[in-house]
Amino acid sequence: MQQTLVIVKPDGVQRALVGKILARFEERGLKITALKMVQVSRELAEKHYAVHQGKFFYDGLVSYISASPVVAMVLEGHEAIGVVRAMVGATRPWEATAGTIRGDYAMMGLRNLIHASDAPETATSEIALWFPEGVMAYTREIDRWVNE
Ligand code: FUP
Repeated sequence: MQQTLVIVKPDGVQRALVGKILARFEERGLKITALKMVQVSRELAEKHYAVHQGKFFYDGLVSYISASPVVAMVLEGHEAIGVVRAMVGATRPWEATAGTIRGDYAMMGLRNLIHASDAPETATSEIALWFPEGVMAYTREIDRWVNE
């Protein structure tokens, strides 16, 4: 099982897309092991986007994610990192395939609604950064068949 960090960014919260986005992940079968609304501090934003430090779009990214609340979650499932990335779609919304979250709900600019971890190492560090309090371990009835 893999865990991945997902953030519904300010544009997703402001456009009232949190429920629709969450529903897609739940309906796919991903398990929510942590979920919270966060007013992102500049410090958290800078740590989250540290990999982009120095790039021309870094300041804009940090300002935007900390401008208004986001919804952060940890999703768990078989190959969850790749499954979630595929559901999220391409970084540039106008290039995102229809049927992906970005491809269905975004079109212009780089307000692309959602962040999802891109690899196991980033998932581990991002989960630790956003959920230092830890995540829940629980069993769902629908997961039992996996181990049968
Ligand atoms: P993604 O993993 O698809 O969210 O994309 P990246 O990690 O490559 O980029 C993170 C964020 O940087 C994107 F959400 C948008 C922003 N970005 C820009 O603003 N300009 C760029 O040229 C590239 C990325």
